[in-house]
Amino acid sequence: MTLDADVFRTEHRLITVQQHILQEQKRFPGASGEFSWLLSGITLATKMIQAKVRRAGLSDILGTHGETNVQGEVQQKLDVYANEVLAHCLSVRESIGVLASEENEQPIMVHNNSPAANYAVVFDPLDGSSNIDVNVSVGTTFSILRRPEGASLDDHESWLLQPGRKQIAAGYVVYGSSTILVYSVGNGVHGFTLDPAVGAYVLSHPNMRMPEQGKYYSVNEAYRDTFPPRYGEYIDRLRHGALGHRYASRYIGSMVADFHRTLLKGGVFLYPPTTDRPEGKLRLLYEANPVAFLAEQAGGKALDGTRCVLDVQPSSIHQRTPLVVGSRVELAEFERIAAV
Ligand code: AHM
Ligand code: MG
Repeated sequence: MTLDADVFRTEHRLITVQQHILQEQKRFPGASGEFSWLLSGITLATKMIQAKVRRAGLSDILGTHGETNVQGEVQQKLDVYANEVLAHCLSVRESIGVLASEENEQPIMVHNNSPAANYAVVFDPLDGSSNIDVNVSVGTTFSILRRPEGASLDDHESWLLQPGRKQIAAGYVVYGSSTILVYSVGNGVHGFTLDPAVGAYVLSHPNMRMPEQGKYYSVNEAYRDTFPPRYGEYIDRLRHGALGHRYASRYIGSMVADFHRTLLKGGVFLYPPTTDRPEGKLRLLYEANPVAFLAEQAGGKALDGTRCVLDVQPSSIHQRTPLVVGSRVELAEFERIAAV
């Protein structure tokens, strides 16, 4: 039997995330495979997490951490599982020196005194986890920073407290109707859908661009009377057609899923300051920064209410920030009327 080379090339050409990363790492002189090995820790961990998410209603994974199931085993909440899997998969990558997670108060030092430890990875292992018990999309967000020139192995503050502009890669995975990984190393945004039949992330959305303008705004309107008034005025302008059409609203309550829709369809996602949370709810390092990086790479924009999110100098690893992220047209309008 002979192989029809043309058919093979056109119909069976799959680009896996691993192949893509190998190509992309050529942009990092001297990275020599360490970067693809690092990212493979994230792809492996997120495949393990998605496998648990898919079985969430079947296994003993629902419920509060620390409870005991009918077999007398201690139940493990899914966000704790996701955190442990990521920490495990990443801690065996010798190029990683420090990890910081939404689930851990303190950074985790994993450098083992190796001079090869050059990267910090920060992540939210399971964003939107309150949605898991009701079968709504959740996700993982991650951001990768390089060890600053001259920083010692134990100086985790200088590794982690860098503005988002210094991210060398960022991305997320949405565990939704399919599992999709979206990432950027500063050379455009690329999406890979997990093919469950072969267990590989396959390039499905090359060079993603956020539409210039969308149809939806996305915000928790229940808190509207506690937002600073300019946010309410902005939402009214979208609703009443100031940008050429009346906007509809969409709000999932998982930032990663709300952002994914905004990336694909355009529009704006907001988590403003509220009376109860004057700094906003979302975390700068591992929630706002990754989506801000992807938004800018895709032609959109992200503000903390006044400044570009990526220019904010963090002062602590769990710092919160307001977030307004989306298409150019909606963000220009926000800057015109609300960013004071
Ligand atoms: P979490 O990291 O504890 O899941 O909280 C972050 C989530 C975001 O995914 C989402 O945008 C927001 O909280 C929803 O908050 P609210 O219920 O206040 O609208
Ligand atoms: Mg979160």
